[in-house]
Amino acid sequence: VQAQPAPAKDLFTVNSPNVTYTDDHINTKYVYRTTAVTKTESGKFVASPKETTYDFKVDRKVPKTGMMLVGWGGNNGSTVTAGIIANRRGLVWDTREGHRAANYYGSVIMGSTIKLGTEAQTGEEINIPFHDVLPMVHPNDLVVGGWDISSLNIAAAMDRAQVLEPTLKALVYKEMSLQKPLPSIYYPDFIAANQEDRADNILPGSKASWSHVEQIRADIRNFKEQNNLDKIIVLWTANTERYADIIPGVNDTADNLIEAIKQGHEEVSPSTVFSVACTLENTPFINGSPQNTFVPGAIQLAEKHNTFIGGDDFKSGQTKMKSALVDFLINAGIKLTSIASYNHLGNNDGKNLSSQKQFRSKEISKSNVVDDMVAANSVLYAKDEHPDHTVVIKYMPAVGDNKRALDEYYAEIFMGGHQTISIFNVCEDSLLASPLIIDLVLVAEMMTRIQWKSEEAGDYKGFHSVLSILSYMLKAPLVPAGTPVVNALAKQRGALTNIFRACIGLQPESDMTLEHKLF
Ligand code: NAI
Ligand code: DG6
Repeated sequence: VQAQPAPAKDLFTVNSPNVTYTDDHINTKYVYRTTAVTKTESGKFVASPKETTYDFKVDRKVPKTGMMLVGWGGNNGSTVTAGIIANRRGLVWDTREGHRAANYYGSVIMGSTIKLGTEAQTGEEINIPFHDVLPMVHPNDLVVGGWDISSLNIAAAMDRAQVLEPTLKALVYKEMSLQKPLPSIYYPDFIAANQEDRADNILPGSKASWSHVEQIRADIRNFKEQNNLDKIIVLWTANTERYADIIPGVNDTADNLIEAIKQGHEEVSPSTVFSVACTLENTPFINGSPQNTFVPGAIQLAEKHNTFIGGDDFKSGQTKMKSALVDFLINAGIKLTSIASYNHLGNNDGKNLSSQKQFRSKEISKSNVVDDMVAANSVLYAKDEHPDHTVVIKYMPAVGDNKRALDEYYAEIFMGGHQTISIFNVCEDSLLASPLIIDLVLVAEMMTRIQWKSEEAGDYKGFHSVLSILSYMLKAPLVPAGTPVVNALAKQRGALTNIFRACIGLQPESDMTLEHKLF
Protein backbone atom coordinates (compact mmCIF):
# COMPACT_ATOMS: atom_id res chain seq x y z
CA VAL A 1 0.00 0.00 0.00
CA GLN A 2 1.78 3.16 -1.15
CA ALA A 3 0.98 6.82 -1.09
CA GLN A 4 2.70 10.16 -0.83
CA PRO A 5 2.21 12.12 2.42
CA ALA A 6 -0.39 14.86 2.20
CA PRO A 7 1.07 18.35 2.68
CA ALA A 8 0.79 19.52 6.28
CA LYS A 9 -1.89 22.14 6.74
CA ASP A 10 -2.14 24.66 9.53
CA LEU A 11 -5.76 25.14 10.44
CA PHE A 12 -4.81 27.61 13.16
CA THR A 13 -1.84 29.24 14.82
CA VAL A 14 -1.38 30.13 18.46
CA ASN A 15 -0.84 33.78 19.17
CA SER A 16 1.15 33.84 22.40
CA PRO A 17 4.55 35.12 23.56
CA ASN A 18 5.14 31.57 24.82
CA VAL A 19 4.75 29.96 21.41
CA THR A 20 7.07 30.38 18.45
CA TYR A 21 6.91 28.74 15.04
CA THR A 22 9.92 28.00 12.86
CA ASP A 23 9.86 26.11 9.57
CA ASP A 24 10.85 22.97 11.43
CA HIS A 25 9.40 23.29 14.92
CA ILE A 26 6.73 24.63 17.20
CA ASN A 27 8.43 25.77 20.42
CA THR A 28 6.37 26.32 23.52
CA LYS A 29 6.97 27.40 27.07
CA TYR A 30 4.23 25.84 29.14
CA VAL A 31 3.33 26.28 32.80
CA TYR A 32 1.91 23.03 34.16
CA ARG A 33 -0.34 23.69 37.15
CA THR A 34 -1.06 20.95 39.67
CA THR A 35 -1.96 20.71 43.33
CA ALA A 36 0.45 19.27 45.85
CA VAL A 37 -1.24 17.79 48.91
CA THR A 38 0.30 17.17 52.31
CA LYS A 39 -1.22 15.69 55.44
CA THR A 40 -0.82 17.44 58.76
CA GLU A 41 -0.26 15.69 62.07
CA SER A 42 -3.91 16.22 62.93
CA GLY A 43 -4.86 14.29 59.78
CA LYS A 44 -5.98 17.29 57.75
CA PHE A 45 -4.92 17.86 54.16
CA VAL A 46 -3.19 20.98 52.92
CA ALA A 47 -3.50 21.63 49.21
CA SER A 48 -0.87 23.87 47.62
CA PRO A 49 -1.04 25.04 44.01
CA LYS A 50 2.17 24.09 42.21
CA GLU A 51 3.66 25.32 38.95
CA THR A 52 6.27 23.60 36.80
CA THR A 53 7.56 25.16 33.60
CA TYR A 54 8.28 22.92 30.63
CA ASP A 55 9.57 23.68 27.17
CA PHE A 56 8.00 21.58 24.41
CA LYS A 57 9.39 21.25 20.92
CA VAL A 58 7.23 19.70 18.20
CA ASP A 59 8.81 18.57 14.95
CA ARG A 60 6.52 19.93 12.21
CA LYS A 61 7.75 17.71 9.39
CA VAL A 62 5.19 14.95 8.89
CA PRO A 63 7.18 11.81 8.10
CA LYS A 64 6.33 9.20 5.51
CA THR A 65 5.31 6.44 7.88
CA GLY A 66 4.95 2.70 7.66
CA MET A 67 2.60 0.66 9.82
CA MET A 68 3.76 -2.93 10.19
CA LEU A 69 1.21 -5.26 11.74
CA VAL A 70 2.04 -8.54 13.42
CA GLY A 71 -0.98 -10.67 12.55
CA TRP A 72 -1.59 -8.71 9.34
CA GLY A 73 -3.66 -11.56 7.89
CA GLY A 74 -6.11 -11.60 10.79
CA ASN A 75 -9.53 -9.98 11.03
CA ASN A 76 -8.18 -6.69 12.34
CA GLY A 77 -5.17 -6.62 10.04
CA SER A 78 -7.11 -7.24 6.85
CA THR A 79 -9.98 -4.94 7.88
CA VAL A 80 -7.79 -1.96 8.75
CA THR A 81 -5.85 -2.41 5.49
CA ALA A 82 -9.02 -2.44 3.41
CA GLY A 83 -10.33 0.55 5.35
CA ILE A 84 -7.25 2.63 4.66
CA ILE A 85 -7.32 1.79 0.94
CA ALA A 86 -11.02 2.61 0.76
CA ASN A 87 -10.45 5.98 2.46
CA ARG A 88 -7.43 6.80 0.36
CA ARG A 89 -9.40 6.15 -2.81
CA GLY A 90 -12.58 7.78 -1.50
CA LEU A 91 -14.55 4.63 -2.28
CA VAL A 92 -18.32 4.38 -2.27
CA TRP A 93 -20.03 0.98 -2.46
CA ASP A 94 -23.51 -0.39 -2.60
CA THR A 95 -25.18 -2.28 0.23
CA ARG A 96 -28.76 -3.47 0.69
CA GLU A 97 -29.29 -0.32 2.77
CA GLY A 98 -27.96 1.98 0.06
CA HIS A 99 -24.57 3.50 -0.67
CA ARG A 100 -21.86 3.62 1.93
CA ALA A 101 -18.72 5.77 1.74
CA ALA A 102 -15.33 5.22 3.36
CA ASN A 103 -14.84 6.93 6.71
CA TYR A 104 -12.74 6.84 9.84
CA TYR A 105 -15.60 6.62 12.33
CA GLY A 106 -14.44 5.19 15.65
CA SER A 107 -11.05 6.86 15.45
CA VAL A 108 -10.73 9.51 18.13
CA ILE A 109 -8.04 11.24 16.08
CA MET A 110 -9.90 11.16 12.76
CA GLY A 111 -13.50 11.24 13.93
CA SER A 112 -13.62 13.58 16.91
CA THR A 113 -13.04 17.25 17.61
CA ILE A 114 -11.62 19.28 20.45
CA LYS A 115 -12.60 22.74 21.57
CA LEU A 116 -9.97 25.21 20.42
CA GLY A 117 -11.54 28.10 22.29
CA THR A 118 -14.30 30.67 22.16
CA GLU A 119 -14.82 33.08 19.28
CA ALA A 120 -13.72 36.49 20.54
CA GLN A 121 -16.74 38.47 19.27
CA THR A 122 -19.66 36.06 19.38
CA GLY A 123 -18.69 33.76 22.22
CA GLU A 124 -19.29 30.82 19.89
CA GLU A 125 -17.40 27.62 20.71
CA ILE A 126 -14.80 26.80 18.07
CA ASN A 127 -14.15 23.08 17.67
CA ILE A 128 -11.52 21.64 15.41
CA PRO A 129 -10.74 18.09 14.26
CA PHE A 130 -8.48 16.31 16.72
CA HIS A 131 -6.22 15.46 13.82
CA ASP A 132 -5.46 19.14 13.26
CA VAL A 133 -4.24 20.02 16.74
CA LEU A 134 -0.68 18.89 15.98
CA PRO A 135 0.96 18.13 12.61
CA MET A 136 -0.01 14.46 12.48
CA VAL A 137 0.37 11.76 9.86
CA HIS A 138 -2.83 11.16 7.88
CA PRO A 139 -3.87 7.48 7.91
CA ASN A 140 -4.43 7.59 4.13
CA ASP A 141 -0.67 8.06 3.83
CA LEU A 142 0.32 5.07 5.94
CA VAL A 143 2.19 2.37 4.09
CA VAL A 144 0.89 -0.91 5.46
CA GLY A 145 2.79 -4.17 5.75
CA GLY A 146 3.57 -6.86 8.27
CA TRP A 147 3.84 -10.48 9.25
CA ASP A 148 1.52 -13.44 9.70
CA ILE A 149 2.01 -17.11 10.41
CA SER A 150 -0.69 -17.70 7.79
CA SER A 151 0.42 -17.30 4.18
CA LEU A 152 -2.86 -16.02 2.71
CA ASN A 153 -2.54 -12.79 0.81
CA ILE A 154 -4.40 -9.92 2.48
CA ALA A 155 -7.34 -10.04 0.05
CA ALA A 156 -7.90 -13.73 0.77
CA ALA A 157 -7.42 -12.97 4.48
CA MET A 158 -10.16 -10.34 4.16
CA ASP A 159 -12.45 -13.01 2.69
CA ARG A 160 -11.60 -15.37 5.52
CA ALA A 161 -12.40 -12.65 8.07
CA GLN A 162 -16.01 -12.23 6.80
CA VAL A 163 -16.19 -8.66 8.02
CA LEU A 164 -16.66 -6.36 5.01
CA GLU A 165 -19.42 -6.13 2.38
CA PRO A 166 -18.72 -8.05 -0.86
CA THR A 167 -19.21 -4.86 -2.88
CA LEU A 168 -16.48 -3.09 -0.92
CA LYS A 169 -14.20 -6.12 -1.05
CA ALA A 170 -14.50 -6.24 -4.82
CA LEU A 171 -13.21 -2.67 -5.08
CA VAL A 172 -10.07 -3.27 -3.01
CA TYR A 173 -9.46 -6.91 -3.86
CA LYS A 174 -6.93 -6.53 -6.64
CA GLU A 175 -4.66 -4.19 -4.68
CA MET A 176 -4.87 -6.30 -1.54
CA SER A 177 -4.23 -9.57 -3.34
CA LEU A 178 -0.74 -8.28 -4.14
CA GLN A 179 0.02 -7.88 -0.46
CA LYS A 180 1.49 -10.90 1.28
CA PRO A 181 2.51 -11.12 4.92
CA LEU A 182 6.11 -11.83 5.79
CA PRO A 183 6.78 -15.17 7.50
CA SER A 184 6.58 -14.84 11.27
CA ILE A 185 7.72 -16.59 14.39
CA TYR A 186 5.49 -19.32 15.76
CA TYR A 187 6.00 -20.90 19.15
CA PRO A 188 2.96 -23.21 19.31
CA ASP A 189 2.84 -23.28 23.11
CA PHE A 190 1.87 -19.59 23.30
CA ILE A 191 -1.34 -19.62 21.28
CA ALA A 192 -4.21 -22.10 21.18
CA ALA A 193 -3.56 -25.50 19.61
CA ASN A 194 -6.57 -24.83 17.35
CA GLN A 195 -4.49 -22.23 15.44
CA GLU A 196 -1.99 -24.78 14.17
CA ASP A 197 -3.73 -25.41 10.85
CA ARG A 198 -3.17 -21.82 9.66
CA ALA A 199 0.53 -21.72 10.59
CA ASP A 200 2.04 -22.26 7.11
CA ASN A 201 4.17 -19.11 6.86
CA ILE A 202 6.72 -19.47 9.60
CA LEU A 203 10.39 -18.92 10.24
CA PRO A 204 12.34 -22.04 11.20
CA GLY A 205 12.48 -22.74 14.95
CA SER A 206 9.74 -23.21 17.51
CA LYS A 207 11.29 -21.34 20.43
CA ALA A 208 13.02 -18.00 20.91
CA SER A 209 16.25 -17.49 19.05
CA TRP A 210 18.49 -14.55 18.26
CA SER A 211 18.11 -15.27 14.57
CA HIS A 212 14.40 -14.43 14.98
CA VAL A 213 15.29 -11.05 16.48
CA GLU A 214 17.68 -10.40 13.61
CA GLN A 215 15.15 -11.46 10.99
CA ILE A 216 12.44 -9.16 12.37
CA ARG A 217 14.95 -6.30 12.51
CA ALA A 218 15.95 -6.98 8.91
CA ASP A 219 12.27 -7.08 7.88
CA ILE A 220 11.71 -3.65 9.41
CA ARG A 221 14.79 -2.19 7.72
CA ASN A 222 13.89 -3.71 4.34
CA PHE A 223 10.32 -2.48 4.48
CA LYS A 224 11.57 1.00 5.33
CA GLU A 225 14.03 0.99 2.47
CA GLN A 226 11.73 -0.58 -0.13
CA ASN A 227 9.02 1.98 0.56
CA ASN A 228 11.30 4.93 1.11
CA LEU A 229 9.93 5.55 4.59
CA ASP A 230 11.11 7.92 7.29
CA LYS A 231 9.65 5.93 10.14
CA ILE A 232 7.91 2.69 11.06
CA ILE A 233 5.52 1.81 13.86
CA VAL A 234 4.97 -1.90 14.62
CA LEU A 235 1.74 -3.09 16.23
CA TRP A 236 0.83 -6.55 17.50
CA THR A 237 -2.66 -7.56 16.38
CA ALA A 238 -1.85 -11.26 16.29
CA ASN A 239 -3.49 -13.94 18.41
CA THR A 240 -3.74 -13.54 22.14
CA GLU A 241 -0.90 -15.46 23.72
CA ARG A 242 -0.84 -17.10 27.10
CA TYR A 243 0.98 -15.24 29.86
CA ALA A 244 4.71 -15.85 30.10
CA ASP A 245 5.98 -16.77 33.56
CA ILE A 246 8.22 -14.09 35.02
CA ILE A 247 11.35 -15.97 35.94
CA PRO A 248 14.29 -14.36 37.73
CA GLY A 249 17.35 -14.64 35.53
CA VAL A 250 15.24 -15.11 32.38
CA ASN A 251 13.01 -12.17 31.63
CA ASP A 252 13.39 -9.95 34.69
CA THR A 253 16.08 -7.64 33.28
CA ALA A 254 17.05 -6.46 29.80
CA ASP A 255 20.35 -8.35 29.85
CA ASN A 256 18.75 -11.54 31.12
CA LEU A 257 16.04 -11.37 28.49
CA ILE A 258 18.55 -10.97 25.67
CA GLU A 259 20.55 -13.88 27.02
CA ALA A 260 17.38 -15.98 27.40
CA ILE A 261 16.51 -15.36 23.74
CA LYS A 262 20.02 -16.31 22.70
CA GLN A 263 19.76 -19.50 24.77
CA GLY A 264 16.35 -20.34 23.27
CA HIS A 265 14.48 -20.20 26.57
CA GLU A 266 10.96 -21.58 26.20
CA GLU A 267 9.33 -18.93 28.36
CA VAL A 268 10.02 -16.10 25.89
CA SER A 269 6.95 -15.42 23.75
CA PRO A 270 6.86 -14.37 20.09
CA SER A 271 5.39 -10.99 21.05
CA THR A 272 8.29 -10.35 23.43
CA VAL A 273 10.76 -11.26 20.68
CA PHE A 274 9.02 -8.67 18.45
CA SER A 275 9.26 -6.12 21.25
CA VAL A 276 12.99 -6.71 21.65
CA ALA A 277 13.59 -6.55 17.89
CA CYS A 278 11.63 -3.30 17.57
CA THR A 279 13.44 -1.72 20.51
CA LEU A 280 16.82 -2.60 19.05
CA GLU A 281 15.63 -1.18 15.72
CA ASN A 282 14.53 2.03 17.48
CA THR A 283 10.97 1.39 16.33
CA PRO A 284 7.91 1.97 18.54
CA PHE A 285 6.05 -1.25 19.34
CA ILE A 286 2.45 -1.42 20.51
CA ASN A 287 0.70 -4.50 21.84
CA GLY A 288 -3.00 -4.74 20.94
CA SER A 289 -3.49 -8.07 22.72
CA PRO A 290 -3.77 -8.80 26.43
CA GLN A 291 -0.76 -11.01 27.18
CA ASN A 292 2.24 -9.81 29.21
CA THR A 293 4.47 -9.13 26.22
CA PHE A 294 6.19 -6.41 28.19
CA VAL A 295 7.94 -8.55 30.76
CA PRO A 296 10.21 -6.48 33.02
CA GLY A 297 13.23 -7.16 30.80
CA ALA A 298 11.43 -5.86 27.69
CA ILE A 299 10.42 -2.67 29.50
CA GLN A 300 13.92 -2.13 30.82
CA LEU A 301 15.37 -2.63 27.35
CA ALA A 302 13.03 -0.03 25.86
CA GLU A 303 13.92 2.41 28.65
CA LYS A 304 17.61 1.83 28.06
CA HIS A 305 17.24 2.56 24.33
CA ASN A 306 14.73 5.41 24.79
CA THR A 307 12.28 3.79 22.39
CA PHE A 308 8.52 3.68 22.78
CA ILE A 309 6.39 0.76 23.83
CA GLY A 310 2.65 0.78 24.50
CA GLY A 311 -0.10 -1.65 25.41
CA ASP A 312 -2.04 -3.72 26.23
CA ASP A 313 -5.20 -4.96 24.48
CA PHE A 314 -7.43 -2.76 22.32
CA LYS A 315 -10.34 -1.27 24.24
CA SER A 316 -13.06 -1.49 21.64
CA GLY A 317 -16.62 -2.41 22.61
CA GLN A 318 -17.69 -3.84 25.93
CA THR A 319 -14.76 -2.45 27.90
CA LYS A 320 -14.98 1.00 26.35
CA MET A 321 -18.62 1.17 27.47
CA LYS A 322 -17.59 -0.13 30.88
CA SER A 323 -14.88 2.45 31.40
CA ALA A 324 -17.32 5.22 30.51
CA LEU A 325 -20.35 3.86 32.36
CA VAL A 326 -18.59 2.92 35.59
CA ASP A 327 -16.88 6.30 35.63
CA PHE A 328 -20.30 7.91 35.31
CA LEU A 329 -22.00 5.73 37.95
CA ILE A 330 -19.34 6.09 40.61
CA ASN A 331 -18.85 9.79 39.95
CA ALA A 332 -22.62 10.20 40.25
CA GLY A 333 -22.34 8.79 43.76
CA ILE A 334 -24.04 5.52 42.85
CA LYS A 335 -22.53 2.45 44.52
CA LEU A 336 -21.89 -0.14 41.86
CA THR A 337 -21.88 -3.55 43.53
CA SER A 338 -21.54 -6.02 40.67
CA ILE A 339 -20.72 -6.28 36.99
CA ALA A 340 -21.45 -9.46 35.08
CA SER A 341 -19.98 -9.40 31.57
CA TYR A 342 -20.72 -12.10 29.04
CA ASN A 343 -19.36 -12.30 25.52
CA HIS A 344 -19.92 -14.68 22.70
CA LEU A 345 -18.21 -14.36 19.36
CA GLY A 346 -17.44 -16.55 16.37
CA ASN A 347 -14.31 -15.15 14.79
CA ASN A 348 -10.81 -16.62 14.96
CA ASP A 349 -10.10 -14.51 18.06
CA GLY A 350 -13.00 -16.30 19.77
CA LYS A 351 -11.66 -19.65 18.61
CA ASN A 352 -8.23 -18.89 20.06
CA LEU A 353 -9.79 -17.65 23.30
CA SER A 354 -11.74 -20.89 23.70
CA SER A 355 -8.48 -22.27 25.00
CA GLN A 356 -8.12 -21.74 28.77
CA LYS A 357 -4.66 -20.16 28.96
CA GLN A 358 -5.39 -17.62 26.23
CA PHE A 359 -8.78 -16.88 27.78
CA ARG A 360 -7.03 -16.22 31.08
CA SER A 361 -4.91 -13.46 29.47
CA LYS A 362 -8.11 -11.80 28.20
CA GLU A 363 -9.93 -12.32 31.49
CA ILE A 364 -7.19 -10.46 33.34
CA SER A 365 -7.20 -7.49 30.97
CA LYS A 366 -10.99 -7.25 30.98
CA SER A 367 -11.30 -7.55 34.77
CA ASN A 368 -9.07 -4.81 36.13
CA VAL A 369 -10.67 -1.97 34.26
CA VAL A 370 -12.66 -0.37 37.07
CA ASP A 371 -10.11 -0.52 39.87
CA ASP A 372 -8.98 3.10 39.67
CA MET A 373 -12.54 4.46 39.70
CA VAL A 374 -13.46 2.36 42.74
CA ALA A 375 -10.25 3.25 44.60
CA ALA A 376 -10.84 6.97 43.98
CA ASN A 377 -14.16 6.99 45.84
CA SER A 378 -13.63 6.48 49.54
CA VAL A 379 -17.17 7.70 50.26
CA LEU A 380 -18.75 4.68 48.57
CA TYR A 381 -16.09 2.02 49.04
CA ALA A 382 -14.04 1.01 52.09
CA LYS A 383 -10.34 0.37 51.55
CA ASP A 384 -9.91 -2.82 49.48
CA GLU A 385 -13.65 -3.09 48.83
CA HIS A 386 -14.52 -3.89 45.20
CA PRO A 387 -17.67 -4.58 43.21
CA ASP A 388 -18.05 -8.24 42.20
CA HIS A 389 -16.87 -8.55 38.62
CA THR A 390 -17.02 -11.57 36.36
CA VAL A 391 -16.05 -12.00 32.70
CA VAL A 392 -17.24 -14.87 30.53
CA ILE A 393 -16.25 -15.46 26.89
CA LYS A 394 -17.75 -18.22 24.74
CA TYR A 395 -16.89 -19.23 21.18
CA MET A 396 -20.02 -19.26 19.03
CA PRO A 397 -18.98 -19.64 15.36
CA ALA A 398 -22.33 -18.58 13.92
CA VAL A 399 -22.11 -14.94 15.03
CA GLY A 400 -18.71 -14.51 13.38
CA ASP A 401 -17.06 -11.14 13.96
CA ASN A 402 -20.29 -9.63 15.33
CA LYS A 403 -19.47 -10.20 18.94
CA ARG A 404 -22.31 -10.03 21.43
CA ALA A 405 -21.46 -8.41 24.75
CA LEU A 406 -24.10 -8.66 27.48
CA ASP A 407 -23.53 -6.73 30.67
CA GLU A 408 -25.46 -6.36 33.86
CA TYR A 409 -24.50 -3.52 36.17
CA TYR A 410 -26.09 -3.77 39.61
CA ALA A 411 -25.83 -0.79 41.93
CA GLU A 412 -27.02 0.40 45.30
CA ILE A 413 -28.90 3.70 45.27
CA PHE A 414 -30.61 5.96 47.79
CA MET A 415 -31.96 4.35 50.95
CA GLY A 416 -31.22 0.73 50.11
CA GLY A 417 -32.75 0.78 46.64
CA HIS A 418 -31.15 -0.80 43.58
CA GLN A 419 -30.51 0.20 40.01
CA THR A 420 -29.96 -2.52 37.43
CA ILE A 421 -28.61 -1.61 34.03
CA SER A 422 -28.64 -4.28 31.38
CA ILE A 423 -26.78 -3.76 28.13
CA PHE A 424 -26.86 -5.81 24.96
CA ASN A 425 -24.04 -4.53 22.82
CA VAL A 426 -23.38 -5.96 19.34
CA CYS A 427 -19.72 -5.11 18.91
CA GLU A 428 -18.62 -5.60 15.32
CA ASP A 429 -15.22 -6.51 16.63
CA SER A 430 -12.82 -5.72 13.80
CA LEU A 431 -14.72 -2.61 12.72
CA LEU A 432 -14.36 -1.26 16.25
CA ALA A 433 -10.72 -2.34 16.61
CA SER A 434 -9.43 -1.07 13.23
CA PRO A 435 -9.80 2.66 14.01
CA LEU A 436 -8.04 2.04 17.33
CA ILE A 437 -5.09 0.58 15.43
CA ILE A 438 -4.97 3.79 13.42
CA ASP A 439 -5.17 5.98 16.54
CA LEU A 440 -2.46 4.03 18.32
CA VAL A 441 -0.12 4.31 15.37
CA LEU A 442 -0.81 8.00 14.72
CA VAL A 443 -0.39 9.00 18.35
CA ALA A 444 2.73 6.85 18.85
CA GLU A 445 4.24 8.40 15.73
CA MET A 446 3.36 11.92 16.92
CA MET A 447 5.04 11.23 20.26
CA THR A 448 8.30 10.46 18.46
CA ARG A 449 8.26 14.11 17.31
CA ILE A 450 7.63 15.76 20.68
CA GLN A 451 10.46 16.68 23.00
CA TRP A 452 10.48 18.43 26.35
CA LYS A 453 12.89 20.01 28.77
CA SER A 454 12.71 21.71 32.12
CA GLU A 455 15.16 23.51 34.32
CA GLU A 456 15.51 20.42 36.48
CA ALA A 457 15.70 17.84 33.69
CA GLY A 458 18.20 19.68 31.53
CA ASP A 459 18.27 19.35 27.76
CA TYR A 460 15.48 18.21 25.41
CA LYS A 461 14.39 14.58 25.53
CA GLY A 462 11.40 12.45 24.63
CA PHE A 463 8.52 11.29 26.83
CA HIS A 464 9.03 8.18 28.97
CA SER A 465 9.43 4.97 26.95
CA VAL A 466 6.15 3.56 28.25
CA LEU A 467 3.56 5.54 26.32
CA SER A 468 0.72 5.77 28.84
CA ILE A 469 -0.80 8.52 26.66
CA LEU A 470 -2.18 5.64 24.56
CA SER A 471 -4.40 4.48 27.46
CA TYR A 472 -7.66 5.65 25.86
CA MET A 473 -7.34 2.95 23.21
CA LEU A 474 -6.28 0.15 25.56
CA LYS A 475 -7.96 -2.12 28.08
CA ALA A 476 -5.00 -2.67 30.39
CA PRO A 477 -2.83 0.41 29.96
CA LEU A 478 0.87 -0.08 30.46
CA VAL A 479 2.29 2.78 32.53
CA PRO A 480 5.77 3.67 33.76
CA ALA A 481 6.63 1.73 36.93
CA GLY A 482 5.23 3.36 40.06
CA THR A 483 2.75 5.60 38.23
CA PRO A 484 -1.03 5.16 38.46
CA VAL A 485 -3.04 3.24 35.88
CA VAL A 486 -6.00 5.28 34.64
CA ASN A 487 -8.89 3.34 33.12
CA ALA A 488 -11.63 5.99 33.31
CA LEU A 489 -12.39 6.89 29.70
CA ALA A 490 -12.97 10.61 30.23
CA LYS A 491 -9.72 11.01 32.14
CA GLN A 492 -7.84 9.10 29.46
CA ARG A 493 -9.21 11.37 26.76
CA GLY A 494 -8.43 14.38 28.91
CA ALA A 495 -4.79 13.33 29.17
CA LEU A 496 -4.51 12.86 25.41
CA THR A 497 -6.24 16.13 24.60
CA ASN A 498 -4.47 18.24 27.17
CA ILE A 499 -0.97 16.94 26.46
CA PHE A 500 -1.52 17.82 22.80
CA ARG A 501 -2.79 21.26 23.82
CA ALA A 502 0.18 21.81 26.13
CA CYS A 503 2.52 21.20 23.20
CA ILE A 504 1.09 24.28 21.52
CA GLY A 505 0.86 26.35 24.67
CA LEU A 506 -2.88 26.05 25.26
CA GLN A 507 -4.43 25.55 28.68
CA PRO A 508 -6.21 22.24 29.42
CA GLU A 509 -9.70 21.95 27.99
CA SER A 510 -11.91 23.45 30.69
CA ASP A 511 -15.66 23.33 30.95
CA MET A 512 -15.82 26.19 33.44
CA THR A 513 -17.01 28.65 30.75
CA LEU A 514 -16.74 31.54 33.19
CA GLU A 515 -17.11 33.84 30.19
CA HIS A 516 -20.74 32.71 30.06
CA LYS A 517 -21.31 32.96 33.76
CA LEU A 518 -19.48 36.05 35.05
CA PHE A 519 -20.74 39.15 33.29
P1 NAI B 1 -7.41 -12.99 14.31
O1 NAI B 1 -7.29 -14.31 14.97
O2 NAI B 1 -8.37 -12.81 13.21
O3 NAI B 1 -6.00 -12.52 13.77
C1 NAI B 1 -4.80 -12.82 14.40
C2 NAI B 1 -3.77 -13.15 13.32
O4 NAI B 1 -2.53 -13.33 13.95
C3 NAI B 1 -4.06 -14.43 12.56
O5 NAI B 1 -4.08 -14.18 11.18
C4 NAI B 1 -2.91 -15.35 12.93
O6 NAI B 1 -2.54 -16.19 11.87
C5 NAI B 1 -1.83 -14.36 13.28
N1 NAI B 1 -0.75 -14.78 14.18
C6 NAI B 1 -0.80 -15.56 15.28
N2 NAI B 1 0.41 -15.66 15.85
C7 NAI B 1 1.26 -14.91 15.10
C8 NAI B 1 2.61 -14.58 15.17
N3 NAI B 1 3.39 -15.07 16.14
N4 NAI B 1 3.14 -13.79 14.24
C9 NAI B 1 2.39 -13.29 13.24
N5 NAI B 1 1.08 -13.56 13.10
C10 NAI B 1 0.51 -14.36 14.03
O7 NAI B 1 -7.70 -11.97 15.51
P2 NAI B 1 -8.24 -10.47 15.45
O8 NAI B 1 -9.71 -10.47 15.62
O9 NAI B 1 -7.65 -9.78 14.31
O10 NAI B 1 -7.64 -9.92 16.82
C11 NAI B 1 -6.26 -9.80 16.95
C12 NAI B 1 -5.87 -9.60 18.39
O11 NAI B 1 -6.43 -8.40 18.87
C13 NAI B 1 -6.34 -10.70 19.33
O12 NAI B 1 -5.37 -10.94 20.31
C14 NAI B 1 -7.54 -10.09 19.99
O13 NAI B 1 -7.82 -10.62 21.25
C15 NAI B 1 -7.09 -8.66 20.09
N6 NAI B 1 -8.21 -7.77 20.23
C16 NAI B 1 -9.16 -7.68 19.27
C17 NAI B 1 -10.20 -6.80 19.40
C18 NAI B 1 -11.26 -6.64 18.42
O14 NAI B 1 -12.19 -5.94 18.71
N7 NAI B 1 -11.18 -7.24 17.26
C19 NAI B 1 -10.28 -5.93 20.56
C20 NAI B 1 -9.29 -6.16 21.53
C21 NAI B 1 -8.26 -7.00 21.32
C1 DG6 C 1 -14.21 -11.40 23.74
O1 DG6 C 1 -14.62 -10.29 24.38
C2 DG6 C 1 -13.19 -11.26 22.68
C3 DG6 C 1 -12.21 -10.16 22.83
O2 DG6 C 1 -11.07 -10.32 22.07
C4 DG6 C 1 -12.86 -8.86 22.56
O3 DG6 C 1 -13.64 -8.87 21.43
C5 DG6 C 1 -11.95 -7.74 22.49
O4 DG6 C 1 -10.97 -7.87 23.49
C6 DG6 C 1 -12.72 -6.50 22.67
O5 DG6 C 1 -13.12 -6.40 23.98
P1 DG6 C 1 -13.94 -5.21 24.50
O6 DG6 C 1 -14.20 -5.53 25.92
O7 DG6 C 1 -13.09 -4.01 24.33
O8 DG6 C 1 -15.19 -5.19 23.68
